Amino acid sequence: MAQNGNSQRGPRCIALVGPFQSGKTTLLEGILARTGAIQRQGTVDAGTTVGDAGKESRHHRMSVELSVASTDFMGDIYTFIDCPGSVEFVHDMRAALPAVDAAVVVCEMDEKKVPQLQLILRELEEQKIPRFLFLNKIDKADAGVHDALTLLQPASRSKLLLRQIPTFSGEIITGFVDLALERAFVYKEHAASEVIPLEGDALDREKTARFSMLETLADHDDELMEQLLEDIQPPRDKVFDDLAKELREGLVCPVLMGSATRTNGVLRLLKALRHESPGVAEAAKRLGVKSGADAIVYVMKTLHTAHGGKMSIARVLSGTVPEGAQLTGPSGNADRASGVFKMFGQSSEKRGPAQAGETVALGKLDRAKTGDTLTTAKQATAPLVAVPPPPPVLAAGLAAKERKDDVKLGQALNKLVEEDPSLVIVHNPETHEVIAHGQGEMHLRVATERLADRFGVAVASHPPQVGYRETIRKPITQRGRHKKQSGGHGQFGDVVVDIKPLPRGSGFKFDEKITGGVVPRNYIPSVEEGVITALKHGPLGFPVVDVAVTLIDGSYHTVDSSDMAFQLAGRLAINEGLPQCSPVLLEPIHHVEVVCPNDATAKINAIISGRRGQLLGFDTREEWNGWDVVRALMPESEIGDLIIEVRSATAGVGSFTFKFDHMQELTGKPADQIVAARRAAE
Ligand SMILES: Nc1nc2c(ncn2[C@@H]2O[C@H](COP(=O)(O)OP(=O)(O)OP(=O)(O)O)[C@@H](O)[C@H]2O)c(=O)[nH]1
Ligand SMILES: [Mg+2]
Repeated sequence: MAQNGNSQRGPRCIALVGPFQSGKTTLLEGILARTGAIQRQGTVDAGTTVGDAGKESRHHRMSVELSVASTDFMGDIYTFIDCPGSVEFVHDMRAALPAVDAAVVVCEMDEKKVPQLQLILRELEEQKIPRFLFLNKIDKADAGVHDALTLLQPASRSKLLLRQIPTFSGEIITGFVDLALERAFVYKEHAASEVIPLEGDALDREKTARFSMLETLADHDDELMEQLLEDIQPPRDKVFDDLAKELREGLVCPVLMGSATRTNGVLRLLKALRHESPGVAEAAKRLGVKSGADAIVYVMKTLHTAHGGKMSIARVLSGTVPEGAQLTGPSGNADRASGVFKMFGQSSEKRGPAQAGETVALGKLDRAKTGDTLTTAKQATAPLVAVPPPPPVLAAGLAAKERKDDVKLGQALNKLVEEDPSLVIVHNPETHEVIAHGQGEMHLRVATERLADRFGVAVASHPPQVGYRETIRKPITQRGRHKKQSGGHGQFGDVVVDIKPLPRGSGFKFDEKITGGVVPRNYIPSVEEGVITALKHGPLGFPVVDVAVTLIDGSYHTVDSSDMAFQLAGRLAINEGLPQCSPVLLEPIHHVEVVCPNDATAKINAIISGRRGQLLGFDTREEWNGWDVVRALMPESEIGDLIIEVRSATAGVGSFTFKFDHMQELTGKPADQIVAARRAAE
């Protein structure tokens, strides 16, 4: 793998990932400028970047979805996937990663962002994606940058390997030494760095740093180890080969540095990608793609664009996708692609067939979903990977501002979910609410903005209703008598029921002990129906549970009795009886598991206790060094916005899952407030 710089190595697909706001989109901009794909480098702050060209990203000055841009570097097509850094949009990154060749993890010298970095590196480690670290914002760094590895190493399971060291003029970083090339460079703003002689203090520091880089490589190369022990300088090509091999095998994570805003270090990064990152053959091997005559394609992301309709961003892992290809999805159905497009941020441009290794957008594949494996073969191919979305942590009720948009809202939500499976839409049949479950405040806010911007549906959101119930504490025997004499035909139904509390979780039971036909058999189901209807809305305003109702007596009229009359009698008995049974409110309690770095465990415990939670204990999180799992029982009403506090206590990385556990009585002032609010709402 010579460093001659002209080797044709085929198309690449590289993910730009990293903690929130570390400079990924700016780096993409720098790459596009440096490779001549754009004339002028835009900025995130001015809203002029290719990566954040979407309306919502521009508005919030952060990436809220992945974006894709292809460019040409030294005769090869490079497609970059600029992933959002916010944990709320992490699924875009996770679903795209399986098909990339390598990832550039853009990070900063910021202690507070180390936990986020750990989370991202872990994802890459688990998916076995070769990765570089790009230490960005070096224009702001100081001499402390020497400690970068000490600060960042705990976030990585594989050894960080410093590939470059900074050079200074006074306190300011003015350039770097590439330890593999053994060359010194001085940064030029928005231009390629210039080679300068490596001498003096820089040469001394280079020697030490290079030796420690070689030592790290030698951990996995005995021959190199011997050379180092015998003080033999290893040939440069051997060092590059080792770098490439150990990167590919995930043994090391090389660290490069630069400044995305000034386009410093960007060319070196591109060259490192060119020479060291593997190509599509390696990605295909990692995913177990069996190459044959047919093309195999992985869908990294689904988009519904305003102009082009549905687009499936896909990497061709083997074979060729011709224009108008018939692509068979997992269900065995084939859809015809309306075209093969080159993506460049928000714009797409029709192009010719796509070869193995290329990352393109395929138009109008109606059934294709993010994460699908598609093939040009007649028969479906087994999915290469499954990337389930993270469980939702925050919910909001959504309603169209105008009634006439109700149907449109439903259709638009389907499209949003297709784009982003980490958004889950549930219809609550009891409250008739449409509930969006998502990954956080910003995630849900962006969803409502998209509904308005892209689909023209204005929506209002509200906190979803808590699933309160009520029950009774005392039994009663109650008569319900419905009698109406108006003109000709009258109405008559008369029942006596026993109403009794049942143990928690029993639900509802109906029985009858009618003898002598005082209530004719055929009317008994109507009585039950009336009872069920009445129980949907108890005296406190909520559905009634854990009660047994037994029909014990009644009377009828040969002419005036009817199903309807007995239904009404059943309802009356319940409506009149329940208020005398000491009704009590029940609130849902969930079993909650919070995961967090262990320096935040005490804070998490305090948050849970402060939200009426009952701590059940905590453990170390399995296979997560330095993390804990805290278990607790918590009322549903307190889980609503729990994620906001959990994230702020954990530098954004803590999360939780929850599962319904039981219903629990709620009395006193909190209960009175809930009942009063319910009455007011009605
Ligand atoms: N000083 C300095 N600032 C930078 C550099 N790179 C990015 N920034 C600034 O950092 C902020 C975030 O940059 P982005 O490019 O949006 O970062 P990002 O990683 O794409 O952010 P998300 O996608 O939202 O996670 C912006 O204000 C940039 O101008 C850099 O090299 N030096
Ligand atoms: Mg970004």
